[in-house]
Amino acid sequence: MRSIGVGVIGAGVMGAEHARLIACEVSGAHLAAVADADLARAEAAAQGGRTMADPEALIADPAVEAVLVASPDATHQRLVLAAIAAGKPVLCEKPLAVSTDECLEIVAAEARAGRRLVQTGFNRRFDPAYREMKAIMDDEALGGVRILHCQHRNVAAPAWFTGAMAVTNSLVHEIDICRWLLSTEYSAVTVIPSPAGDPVLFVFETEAGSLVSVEVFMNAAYGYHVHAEAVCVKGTIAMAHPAPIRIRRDGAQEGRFPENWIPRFRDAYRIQNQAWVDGIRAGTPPADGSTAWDGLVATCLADQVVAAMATRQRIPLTLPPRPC
Ligand code: ISE
Repeated sequence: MRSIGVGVIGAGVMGAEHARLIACEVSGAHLAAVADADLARAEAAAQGGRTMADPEALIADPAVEAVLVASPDATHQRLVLAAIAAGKPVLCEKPLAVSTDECLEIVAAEARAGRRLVQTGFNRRFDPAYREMKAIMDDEALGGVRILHCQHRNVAAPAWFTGAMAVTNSLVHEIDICRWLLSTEYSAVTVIPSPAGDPVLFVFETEAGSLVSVEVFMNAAYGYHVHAEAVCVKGTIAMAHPAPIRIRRDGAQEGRFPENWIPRFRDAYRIQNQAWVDGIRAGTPPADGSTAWDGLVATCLADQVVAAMATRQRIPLTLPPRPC
C-alpha cells in the first residue's frame, strides 16, 4: 500500500514530536511538510523536509493527504474545519476547539462531509497501561468499578498558565480517559481546591454509578506523574510505578520520574499516530480513537468544571443533544 503524506501544523513541543514520530517511527506515512509561523522552528522540526509559514497552504498542498494539527489551541477549530473542507483526515491535538459552539461546528461539518475525518488527540487511549486497565475492567472478573482514583502531577505550571487551565489543559485528559475506561458519562462534579489553590481535587459522579476522583497538581516539583487506580468490587487495578528504571544503592531503591509528559506517553503518541495512519490506509478510523464528539464532550465538560471551581458547589453535568 502507498505511503500517506502527512502535513504537521505547529512546530512547538508537541508539533516537533509529532513530526519526528511521522518521519521516523510511524510506518505507511511520510512527513510531507511542516507549517509554523516561525520558519526556523518549522525547519528544526521538518527532518529536512518542506516547510511553510501558512497552515492553510499546507492543508491545500496536494502532497499533504492528511493533516496533524498541533498549533495553539485557539487555532484548532479553523484548521480542522479547513481540513474537513479539503476532504482530508485530520488528527487534532487536544482540545479539539476552545468552546462547545466551536466543537459543534466541527461535528456538524464532519457530518455534512458524510464520513469520519476527525480524530481528537487524546493520546492516553493508546497508552498500554490504560489499555490494560480497560481490558481488565471490561472483563468484569473483578466486578464493577466503585472508584477510579487518578493523580495528574506536573513539575511546574508554565508562566502563562491560568487557574482554569488546570482544567482545560490538564484535567481534560482525565475527563476523556475516565469516561472511555468506564464506558459511561458523568452526571455531576464537586471541586475542592486545596487551601493553597494547587493541587485541586475533583470528584465526578457517573451515570454508571462509579466515582472518579482526580488530583491535579500543577506544581508537584518532583517530576511528571500520572497514575490511576480502579477500586473494584473484588480487587483493585493500579498502574505500576511510572518510572522506567530503578536504581538500588546504599540500602535504598530509587525510581526516576520524567520531567514532562513526552517521555511518559511516548509509546501512546506513537501508537496513536500509527493507528491514525493505519485507519486512513484501511479506510476505517481506529475504533478507540477519540472522535469529534468525544472532543466536544471534553471541552463542554471542562467549561462546566471551571464554573464549578468558582462556586465550590456540586453541579450536575450536561451535554448538548448529539446530532444524528
Ligand atoms: C499538557 O498540555 C498535556 O497535554 C499533558 O499531557 C498534561 O499532562 C499536562 O498537564 C498539560 O499541561
